[in-house]
Amino acid sequence: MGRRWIVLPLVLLIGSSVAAEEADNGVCDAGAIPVTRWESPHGEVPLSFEEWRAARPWPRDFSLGRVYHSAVRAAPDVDVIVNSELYDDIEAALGQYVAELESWGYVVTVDTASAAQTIPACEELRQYLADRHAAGLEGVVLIGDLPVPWFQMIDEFEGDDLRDDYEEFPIDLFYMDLDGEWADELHYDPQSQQMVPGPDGIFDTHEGGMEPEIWTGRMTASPLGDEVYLITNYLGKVHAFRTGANTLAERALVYVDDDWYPWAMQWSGDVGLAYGDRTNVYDPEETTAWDYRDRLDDDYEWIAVHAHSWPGGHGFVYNNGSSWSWFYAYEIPSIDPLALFYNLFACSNARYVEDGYMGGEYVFAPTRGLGAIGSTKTGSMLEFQDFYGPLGEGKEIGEAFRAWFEAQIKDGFEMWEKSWYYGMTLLGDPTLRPQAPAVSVAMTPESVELAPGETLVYTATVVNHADTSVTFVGYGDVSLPNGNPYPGNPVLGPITIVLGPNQVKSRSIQHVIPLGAPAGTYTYEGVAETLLGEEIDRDDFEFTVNASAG
Ligand SMILES: [Ca+2]
Ligand SMILES: [Ca+2]
Ligand SMILES: [Ca+2]
Ligand SMILES: [Ca+2]
Repeated sequence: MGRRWIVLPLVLLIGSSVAAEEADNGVCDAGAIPVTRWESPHGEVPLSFEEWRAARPWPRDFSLGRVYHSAVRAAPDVDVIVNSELYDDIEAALGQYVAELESWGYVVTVDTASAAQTIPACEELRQYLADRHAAGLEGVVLIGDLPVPWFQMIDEFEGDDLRDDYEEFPIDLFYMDLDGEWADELHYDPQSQQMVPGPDGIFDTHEGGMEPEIWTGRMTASPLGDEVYLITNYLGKVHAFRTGANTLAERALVYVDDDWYPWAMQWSGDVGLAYGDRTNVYDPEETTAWDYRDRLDDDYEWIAVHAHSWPGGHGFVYNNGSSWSWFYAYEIPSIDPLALFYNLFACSNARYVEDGYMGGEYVFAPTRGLGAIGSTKTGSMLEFQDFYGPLGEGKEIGEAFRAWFEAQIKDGFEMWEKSWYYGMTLLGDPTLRPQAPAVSVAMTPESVELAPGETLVYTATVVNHADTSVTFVGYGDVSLPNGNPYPGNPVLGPITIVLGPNQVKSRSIQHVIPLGAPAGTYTYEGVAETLLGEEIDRDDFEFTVNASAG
């Protein structure tokens, strides 16, 4: 049928994003800039929803089962959902992963689920997450094959009402936005090239509160080879990262091919919110596949690569843009890049339904890879400051990604933004913190509904993320329902704490609620400071004091 693989009409689009910084109305001055169209080196086209579903014997029925829940604590934080057939084969590595999350202060639930690929299965899993979110769920880790929600749309990149192309693609925002309205009411009619009434198993409608409430990250390895080996090996790399054995130089490579040359320094500045030390490569004749390949053993914690792409690789132009050079996904396992995290400004590079998809090859590389931001469709991240800002503050990569998505949607979600962003996904463990503070603080209350005279109990956890021992000061402050500080602050400490290299310390702390405490919602803050009084990290939780017992 000769459908072309459409990669990044980006040049045009960036015009729209720059204009959007002022007005966010999708207006752009695109007239002078040609739309880039490209065909992959061997004529590949994207896998369609029907081809994908027919390619493997997915189970018919969806089932979901609780395997594990952290003892004692209240507010659940993280749900780990594992393909039920994969679970037994990765149990040992998964057990270590969960134990480490708990030691870092997360409350963890583990569920198994089948990979039924139907709208009802996706809706059931999402409803489960929504129910859990109402009880405090902050994020979900998806391991192995699970119901994949797909979305379909006719792109509208330019904001000038000119039609772009039809695309269907996996959409992880479906599991992040838990109170918006998603529906399958339409399908694509190739004759008229329009969306027409009638469902087809692919979501096409998204309305209401579209912002994401939780973060997600996925470990999807079945399209890459031996899934059990790849996920077990990946969880081993996560363990090594958390214990200081898988670390690289604290610096970033920002690699920008010709079409985005004018934005290279601006985008490098955005990466600078998280990485002060950067190498910028953007000379059009220098940016080629062989140059990029050569840099993959240069020791960067973070790589931001901006290139035309398809799931099987990146294309870099040279000779004044007249020649293409290719870097293929299948090269990655043998190169085994010396890099941990990637931001793939690279069309469809994270399209995790395609065999050998490149984002997966980066993340599941033998020794190092840990995470990648990318897209399952044409488009990628823009407005990078909304991502690198939270990342640089030490947030989890999943939370930085969620915060970025929220920022793009909450001021209006224009068609050009949907076209750019709907495919965005996070590959790998969303709980990793590339820019973790030297010491992190986490507090987990047992119960947050209390009466005067009852006892507030919480677990405080402090983690030293450094390879050397650290001495710092910790204390706790409470704010009253009217927002004023409690006159008896600090209610805990200040105490001087010493932690050895990568040491984790947890302690249960109790406070009796005074009989005269006014009813309402209080905030409890835990703070870690240097001996000079500079803040290192803080965490907080809210608790409610009822008017009377019971
Ligand atoms: Ca929402
Ligand atoms: Ca549909
Ligand atoms: Ca180039
Ligand atoms: Ca917006």
